[in-house]
Amino acid sequence: MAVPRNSIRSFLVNAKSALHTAIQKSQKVTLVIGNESADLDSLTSSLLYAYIRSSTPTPNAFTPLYIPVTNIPAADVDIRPEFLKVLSHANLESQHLITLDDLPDLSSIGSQLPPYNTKWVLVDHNALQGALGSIYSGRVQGAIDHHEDEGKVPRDTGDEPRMITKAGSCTSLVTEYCAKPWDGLSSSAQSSGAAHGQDDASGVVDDSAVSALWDAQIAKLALASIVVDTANLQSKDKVTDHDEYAVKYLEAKIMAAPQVSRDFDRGKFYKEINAAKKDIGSLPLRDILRKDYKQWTEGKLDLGVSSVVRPIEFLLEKAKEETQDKSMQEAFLAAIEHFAQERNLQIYGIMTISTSASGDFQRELLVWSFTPEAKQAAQKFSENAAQELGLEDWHSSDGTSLDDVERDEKWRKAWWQRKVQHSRKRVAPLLRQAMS
Ligand SMILES: [Mn+2]
Repeated sequence: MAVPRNSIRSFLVNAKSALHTAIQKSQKVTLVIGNESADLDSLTSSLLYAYIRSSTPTPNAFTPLYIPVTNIPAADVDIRPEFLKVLSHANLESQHLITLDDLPDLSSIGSQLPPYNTKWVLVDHNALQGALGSIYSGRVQGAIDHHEDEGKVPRDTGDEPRMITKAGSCTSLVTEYCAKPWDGLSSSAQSSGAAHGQDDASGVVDDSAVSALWDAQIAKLALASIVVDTANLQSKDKVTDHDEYAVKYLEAKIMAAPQVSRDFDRGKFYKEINAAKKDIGSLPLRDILRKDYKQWTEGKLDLGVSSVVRPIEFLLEKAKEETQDKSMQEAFLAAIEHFAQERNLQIYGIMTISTSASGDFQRELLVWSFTPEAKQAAQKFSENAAQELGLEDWHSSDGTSLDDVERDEKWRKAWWQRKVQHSRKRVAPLLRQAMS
């Protein structure tokens, strides 16, 4: 049985209370969760998947309701200004999101929400990491993702997809997967509207108009991720047929709702969301580093990588603002070393992506290793990956280098990454390869 169709806002309110009840009463739950960097793509992939699947009957579903979980504590939503901007387009606010705060405390999570009562669908990743992974990875029964397949999701996922393939945005893959059932929902609303014979004078709510508005709201959420991830379909290295298809599909849903289509322009929409994403100037450096952060363990080594949408020089200035009594470089290095220590990392990387004065994408990469074993891995990475990533020695505009490659224990190096098509999706696997 399907969950009755509703707006994404009412859907989330119901899903959150259903999750709390299920935990209290030890009932079964199906959770749809994005990756732990919790970027826009992870957010909208989980919302779209959970919303459409819950409204579409699936004969052997573990539960009729699919609950979308954003893989961060509620407080961390605030360091993602683009979330608030995007949510506002679907009549949502941050408190509507279901976050890690809505799951039981991590120390008692296995007992209050026992694995056998759960089924997990991963979107925008294909291996459940961290504390959740150690308890629930055996309960993962579906994935839609555009990262390298880590082989952790079972081959046979029954009624759920196992769709792991290249695309600019994971939300494009989710859109494609949900397109047919979603169209079914939209057309059944249309026919029920017609059957009631409504007109403007009847005073009855027009089902098809309401349904079109709901469709347009969720379509805008999904479209936001795809345009941000593909630079509004202009980034040739990233755009795939999946993205082209999904943008067309979602735009049609937006255009079918007069209240929304009236002042909709995709180019303007992209600029608005992208500007919100880059608006990190008011965040402290530590929040900038943890805003889009991922962590992995390979053997005895822990690796963390932050992605940042402003260049290293911006981070240097930021560090200097926050620590008046040190030089810019000292302040920056002390801050990032502290960040790595807080997380017990042996290797820490920062990747930046920004636009140069002439309008080109540019990437920088900094890798810092803190133990002899990690130093070996980092050096191996720098040799193996130099060509593929187009690594060139980095220095600031006044000629300052951040390198420290002479010491026995620690090792640190910064580069320009000239092959700008390679995001963390490629750089992290290269680092992990060098660690194992
Ligand atoms: Mn993604």
